[in-house]
Amino acid sequence: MAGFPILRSRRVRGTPYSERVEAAGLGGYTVYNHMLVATAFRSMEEDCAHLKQHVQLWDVACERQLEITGPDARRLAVLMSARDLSGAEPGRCYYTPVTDANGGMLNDPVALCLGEDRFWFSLADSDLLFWALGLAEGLGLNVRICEPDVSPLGIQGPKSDELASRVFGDGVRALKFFRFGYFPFRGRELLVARSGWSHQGGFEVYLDDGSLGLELWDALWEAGRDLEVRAGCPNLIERIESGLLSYGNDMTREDTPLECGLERFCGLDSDREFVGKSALLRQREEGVKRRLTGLRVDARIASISATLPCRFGGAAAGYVTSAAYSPDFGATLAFAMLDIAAAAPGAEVEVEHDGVVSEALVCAIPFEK
Ligand code: THG
Repeated sequence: MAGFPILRSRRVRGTPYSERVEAAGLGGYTVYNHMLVATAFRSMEEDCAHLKQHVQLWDVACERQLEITGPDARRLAVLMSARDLSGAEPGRCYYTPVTDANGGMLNDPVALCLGEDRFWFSLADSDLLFWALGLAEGLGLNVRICEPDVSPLGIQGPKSDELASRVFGDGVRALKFFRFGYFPFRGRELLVARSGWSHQGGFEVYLDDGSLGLELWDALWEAGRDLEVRAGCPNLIERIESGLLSYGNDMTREDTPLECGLERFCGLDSDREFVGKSALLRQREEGVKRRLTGLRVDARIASISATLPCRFGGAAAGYVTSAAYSPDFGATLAFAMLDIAAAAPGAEVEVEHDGVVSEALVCAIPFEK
């Protein structure tokens, strides 16, 4: 893989699992929430095929937790979330856009309700801690906000139930999607959720003591030998196939959840207030002028490092935000933010990439084979 080494430092943080990740055939790193995260091991294609057949351990410690505790914790969590968390129940996870006053996306975390007055926001790549601190200070809320020593480890793939149950007991099999419970490990109780950034099924262990990282990794590794467990990481191909959006790539503060197709995660129809609500209501009323769509491109596009221009009827009509060749679809799949006129499934657009122009077909997210 092309690239240059990244120097690890206090700012570019390693994780409790880095040692094992690097010993397991790491192909490359990127930085997410100021922390290292793998981009591939053997190759993106090979990793993807293995993920769909077996089970992988994902060091996703970079999904840092924004912890809010105290008497006003729920009030702040509700105010920060486009999703209505006013009735959030302990033991449940909620995927939610977080928006600014204009409805622009600031993050798209998984919120965990840990108790009546305790929440984690499992963050995508932006410094949401500062937003929470600012809101709490400005509103004089009685909360404590921190980034705790919590390092998620993903167990992803069709054999993840088998692997997780060998280490945490059969109880994990009964967990429903986006629920979590506490399961024994070496005399401790670890928070394990049925979740993860793939559609191959799996769990995330929210390890709350970094000093146990290698022990946890090793226990899962040993238990998974006959399951062909490998080190893995969020896979570009699989996540595009599955319609999972990446904050900072597919959406930024320039985009609203309505434009990104995340309306189903926005609670706009109750009296509950949250930052960005009036802007989103206005946009819903007026209709969005652009929309994130799927594209099937008639050419191979390797992973991209910047947006790629799109044209519709000869005129500029938006840009591709992510793309990868999918061996299973036999096509390059992409996400593109397109003017609403070009964003209808079935429309044909042109994509400029690698110095050429290729035809592409607009389609819905998630992709259908
Ligand atoms: N796990 C945890 N934290 C995270 C991510 C994760 N933080 C950053 C990033 N990933 C957040 N983004 C997403 C996007 C989609 C989903 C999870 C995290 C997801 N979506 C379900 C789907 O599309 O099928 C639907 C979720 C729902 O129904 O509520 O799982 O991966 N800890």
